Amino acid sequence: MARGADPQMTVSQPSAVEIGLMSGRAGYVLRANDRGAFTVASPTLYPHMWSWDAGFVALGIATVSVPRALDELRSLLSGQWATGMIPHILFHSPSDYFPGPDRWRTQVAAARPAGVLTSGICQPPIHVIALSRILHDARRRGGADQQLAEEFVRETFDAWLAWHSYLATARDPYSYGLVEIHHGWESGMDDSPRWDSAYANVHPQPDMPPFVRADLAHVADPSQRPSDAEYAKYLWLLEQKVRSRYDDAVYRATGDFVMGDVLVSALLAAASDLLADMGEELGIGGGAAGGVEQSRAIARRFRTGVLRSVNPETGLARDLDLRTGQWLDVESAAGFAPLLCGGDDALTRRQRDLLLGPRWCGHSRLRWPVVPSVSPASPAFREQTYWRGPQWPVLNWLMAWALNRSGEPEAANQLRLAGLSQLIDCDFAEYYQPVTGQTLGSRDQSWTAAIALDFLAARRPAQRRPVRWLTSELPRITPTQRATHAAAGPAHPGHVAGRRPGHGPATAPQPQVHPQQRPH
Ligand code: 2M8
Repeated sequence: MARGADPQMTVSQPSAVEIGLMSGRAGYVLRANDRGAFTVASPTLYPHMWSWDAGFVALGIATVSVPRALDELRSLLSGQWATGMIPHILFHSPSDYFPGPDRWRTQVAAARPAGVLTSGICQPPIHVIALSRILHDARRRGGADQQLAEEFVRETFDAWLAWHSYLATARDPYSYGLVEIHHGWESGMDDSPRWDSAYANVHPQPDMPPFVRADLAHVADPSQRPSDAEYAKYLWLLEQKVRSRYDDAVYRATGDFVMGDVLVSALLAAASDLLADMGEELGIGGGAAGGVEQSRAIARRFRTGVLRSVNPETGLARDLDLRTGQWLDVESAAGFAPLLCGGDDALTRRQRDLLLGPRWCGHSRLRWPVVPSVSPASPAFREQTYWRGPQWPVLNWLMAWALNRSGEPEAANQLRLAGLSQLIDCDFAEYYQPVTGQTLGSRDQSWTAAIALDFLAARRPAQRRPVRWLTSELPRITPTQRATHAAAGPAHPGHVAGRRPGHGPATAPQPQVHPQQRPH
């Protein structure tokens, strides 16, 4: 237990029945979202392959099938640009998603890939973190899985290095050690208050082509999504990228949004170290000018950049407005970037305590002690608006992963168990209302199901166990079934041991009924 953390926040292990139900349904969701060689981010709202979603999806699938997980990453790499950039969306087939290929008009860019339509911006570099976890598991299993995973690393090492090098050069031309992003979408946290000051300077011009949003048709309540005014700004930046012909230097000189993203930078540092580790282990990219040394240098530069961004008073890392030179003090989960890339043990301990303490996961209003996207104690916190406060299972996974890596397995396990408790209704929502626990956004979101599988497989850290796909849909868990399971055994993730009054109900979450819920 971390110092300063609330000892009453301990959550218990899921029961065997719950493990079976959850892993079965999570597997079913990923199967249903599987389109052959790639997985759609969600069946309705996001009917394409998203870049960082694919990384999380691959590590979830790997708990079941290493070859299929590797195919997911291989498929993503088919969209890589000649610059090394991995685009944020691969449009494998037509759909009603907006903005689609017609809006992105990537044909203006010489560097676009042949054979697949893509967007023209990128997302956080989570992929090598996923790959290293897949390799680790494949090695533990041995045999064909190990051989396939090692071959895949050999085959793709240069492609990952090119991706990281693109971020380290085209997106950090002055070697600040912070990756420059050109759109809030590149951070993965679209409407986070991290970007409010930047968006205040984005002014859509009248010559922007008109648009009709498609996303609102897929959510129960528009307030869960960014507003129309925000959306117009997103599309204006997209337009600016097209007009710069996707040339980063031209956009830097003419575009409205140029921000140093501390979370992307920390992920780049962590992923670069892992790539170097894999290269060393497999004897790839050797020599002074080789890929291993290049990766180490990228890791060092961006780790330094992240640590330099920390506000000594708050202990949180900050994004940098590269136009004004101003550090942005916003209490978002990105402030924990140093946990991901390490490099300062005292700061790691401070951030661990902060994360588990009353301003964050231990906040008295939270339904589950899971990482919120914005601190509930911050004036910017909004309970149900997208990246302005709700809990995103992938963020919780990242922080648990980081804590484990920093030698904090107990703290990591707390996040894991709380995360599983949150997902126990098996809706696998896109994100969660942090105060009520209500599911928000899209249902059957692939990366959420993937996180459940990974968290379940990690229940015996020394011996991660494979889970099995379900071949047919499971009945939704009803309150009656839940009561029966709860009565059958004391270990229940819905039960938060010794919850104090006012910290949310001590009983299991009830399944939510939403107008758009699919019939089962
Ligand atoms: C959300 O972003 C897309 C745009 O890329 C959208 O709102 O339409 C974000 O949550 C992003 O992080 C995520 O990768 C994507 C698909 O899940 O959805």
